[in-house]
Amino acid sequence: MSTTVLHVEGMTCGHCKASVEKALKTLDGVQNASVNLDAKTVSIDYDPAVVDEGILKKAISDAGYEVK
Ligand SMILES: [Cu+2]
Repeated sequence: MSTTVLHVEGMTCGHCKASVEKALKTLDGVQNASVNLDAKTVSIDYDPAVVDEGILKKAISDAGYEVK
């Protein structure tokens, strides 16, 4: 299992937090996703044999947020 922390722009409230976490957790290979609104980051625990950072980033941008 790997952990990555991505910087995400545009998350402002609990709804944004839930949207980003849900978009990530529904992906195969993602164990957990946790947004820190103050830091504008999301910490993702994932299986690199199943999913990679490109897919994680795409899921976030598809949910309407910008990955830096
Ligand atoms: Cu919001």
